[in-house]
Amino acid sequence: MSEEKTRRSICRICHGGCGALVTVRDNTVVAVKGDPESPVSRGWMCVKGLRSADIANHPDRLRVPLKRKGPRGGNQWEEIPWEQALDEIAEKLVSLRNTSGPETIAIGQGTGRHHYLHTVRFANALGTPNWYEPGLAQCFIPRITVSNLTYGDFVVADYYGETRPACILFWAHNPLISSADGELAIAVKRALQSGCRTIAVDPRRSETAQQCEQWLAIRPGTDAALALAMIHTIIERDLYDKDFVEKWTSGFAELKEHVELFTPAWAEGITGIKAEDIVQAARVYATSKPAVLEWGLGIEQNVNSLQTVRALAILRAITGNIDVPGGDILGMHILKAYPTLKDKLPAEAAKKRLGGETFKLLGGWRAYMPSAHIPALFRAMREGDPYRIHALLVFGNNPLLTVANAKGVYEALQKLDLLVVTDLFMTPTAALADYVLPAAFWTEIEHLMGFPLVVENLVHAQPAMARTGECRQDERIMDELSRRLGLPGADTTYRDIYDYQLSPLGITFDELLERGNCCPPLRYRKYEEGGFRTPSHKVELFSSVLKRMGYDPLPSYAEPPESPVSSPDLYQRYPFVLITGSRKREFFHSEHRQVPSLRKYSPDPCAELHVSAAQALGIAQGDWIEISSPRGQVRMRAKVTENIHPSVVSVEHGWWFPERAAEGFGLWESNANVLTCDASPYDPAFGSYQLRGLLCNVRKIEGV
Ligand SMILES: Nc1nc2c(c(=O)[nH]1)N[C@H]1C(S)=C(S)[C@@H](COP(=O)(O)OP(=O)(O)OC[C@H]3O[C@@H](n4cnc5c(=O)[nH]c(N)nc54)[C@H](O)[C@@H]3O)O[C@H]1N2
Ligand SMILES: Nc1nc2c(c(=O)[nH]1)N[C@H]1C(S)=C(S)[C@@H](COP(=O)(O)OP(=O)(O)OC[C@H]3O[C@@H](n4cnc5c(=O)[nH]c(N)nc54)[C@H](O)[C@@H]3O)O[C@H]1N2
Ligand code: SF4
Ligand SMILES: [Mo]
Repeated sequence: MSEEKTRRSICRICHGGCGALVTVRDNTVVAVKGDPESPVSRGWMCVKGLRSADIANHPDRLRVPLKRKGPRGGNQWEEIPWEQALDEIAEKLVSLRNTSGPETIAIGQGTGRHHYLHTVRFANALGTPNWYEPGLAQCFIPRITVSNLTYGDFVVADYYGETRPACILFWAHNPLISSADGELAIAVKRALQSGCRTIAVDPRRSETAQQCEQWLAIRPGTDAALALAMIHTIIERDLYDKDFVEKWTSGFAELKEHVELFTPAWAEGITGIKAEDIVQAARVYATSKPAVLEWGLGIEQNVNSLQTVRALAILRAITGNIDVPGGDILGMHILKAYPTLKDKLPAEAAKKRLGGETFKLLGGWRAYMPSAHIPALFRAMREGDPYRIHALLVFGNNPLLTVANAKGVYEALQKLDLLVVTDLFMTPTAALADYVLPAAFWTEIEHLMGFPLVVENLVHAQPAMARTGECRQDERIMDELSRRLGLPGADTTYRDIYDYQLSPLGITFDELLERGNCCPPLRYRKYEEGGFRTPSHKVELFSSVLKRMGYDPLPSYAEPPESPVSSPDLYQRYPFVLITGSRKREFFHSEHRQVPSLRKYSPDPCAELHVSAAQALGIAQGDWIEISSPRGQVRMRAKVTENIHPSVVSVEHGWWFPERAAEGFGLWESNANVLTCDASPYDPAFGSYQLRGLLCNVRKIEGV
């Protein structure tokens, strides 16, 4: 038996960031513990990270490439060598590229994975504009893009410097569970323990909201109205940061005039939050300095995502909280940008991007990372309109569970000529593939991670320590396909790219592997040298770019298209407001249902509803209930609680049953995206659709 080795690494089960000490024997992970020397997590890991060995060594891990035998979805497979799998896939791609054009090959990837930018590079090199990630329009891209338009850069909460925030406004965000995008739960917990003012805007009294002094139980989808009323209050009561506004913002006079009518009383009628509570929240946020505005996903999963996110971005600026110690800080970008080979995608190919012309901030030339509009892409697969998508290569995404209108996705996947899925496990999506390729887990890959995502204030190295079967790192699979296809950049490996990215720091990837991480001191008020990176070099309260693009330069409220107000007839039959996907500590989206040490915390899918609603419907704690929408129905166990808005039902997302492979994994039973809709209207700039704030009904299922 060989010796045990322990090395420093970085967990990537979620978007990542926690320092880990990984112990390996005979290429197998034997233990994963928090790294006390991590500058951000200081020894802490969540329950998923701590169970990494159970995931890495799971008996159901895919270990060798599989080729479909028999009909699609028939679950009959032949094990084949890598060379054969890659040769056959490459041959089919060449043939499709030559006969129907590279744009008919789509590429899908999962959220924030290590290979994220490499996939974009691979798509550009292949000449297809049609790649997607299930977040993007629904998640994070509106926040990144709006920050760039407003401040010229993305911002993150400063939990890692010496000054602590004096106030945290959690808006549609539950970081104590989600540790999303660099707001690691432990960092938030420490900030809360240091005694700051706290406000949560959330229809649920989430784990984070439970720690807050003020909980604003908002009607889902009405966040822009609340934010506008807070801006109104802050300006009207002279609570804004006059010095910062005068020196560093443009468009204040236009903003002031624009928000005049957006009074707290007006917002009360829309959001259901009392005017006096709105004034109180505005006052606390504007006067406790420095303050952090922690925005989350709930502000993006609606069809007014651009303007909702803009209103929140403006709140930060008029209160002078940008790039100050303990506030919301701009990025340091210590790495060179990942070479995504943007210039290799011909202009005429970019024009064919599905949804690109319509949703300019998602897929147009001004987009942060231009991608295809997911509903348009799956529609093209189904209907061949405006052209047929023939192939889909998936690197770690489970669209049958994570994209709206799951039935439409299923129909689309059935129509493909070629579906290749690279994953850790057999999933409902992989089960429909022609080829399934085994992916390496985070303990098995070499990776360079800038943290937090997008702003890159520090950098971590991840060593490949363990091995499982013939699993390969996604980047390597793409590189091997690139070589077979003779694509541009094929002779540059991902390791060469890491060295290139590290060059400003004067270290190589191998040297960083020795050190573990590189963490320069934080710098603040960086805009004082040369201004903000916007056209006016100031924070653009009035956005000149949006105006030029034909979008509203100042934010407004729009009622969700499916809501008690917009669709009163539907509301008669579906008298609850539906939200989906509030994060669970033990699962990442559709993952981990097959890991007993995580599934034990949540053996069954659950839907939360208010005690008063449950009583009226004769539903008791733990009863099986049916939740229905105009699109379909699912079953879940009732979680009856006081901690939710009385007219809201909150449904978990990502549910399938790995233990029931023979019955198609029970895919249709409890899949939240059976209830959601991918039809128009969409947000005009991003193409976002509603995953939260839809209508639903609930009934007890008798006899179970
Ligand atoms: N354990 C775990 N962690 C995760 C993930 C996971 O699946 N599991 N997923 C990761 C990903 S990709 C993401 S994007 C992040 C998301 O992480 P967060 O941004 O924290 O988002 P959620 O937990 O989805 O939702 C936060 C809150 O928004 C509330 N909400 C719902 N609708 C609305 C609304 O209309 N308005 C307001 N104000 N609030 C609303 C919900 O009740 C919920 O409490 O988490 C990441 N981290
Ligand atoms: N109804 C509803 N739907 C939602 C949401 C919601 O709130 N409500 N949230 C949305 C959001 S914000 C997001 S970001 C998406 C997330 O959507 P997805 O990214 O599709 O989410 P996952 O379920 O994590 O699927 C990722 C797959 O990748 C596999 N995997 C994990 N690591 C690797 C790896 O390193 N390589 C490879 N090749 N595979 C890997 C996992 O086993 C899993 O099958 O879901 C969206 N869907
Ligand atoms: S919060 Fe994310 S990075 Fe940290 S241990 Fe959990 S899964 Fe891993
Ligand atoms: Mo996401």
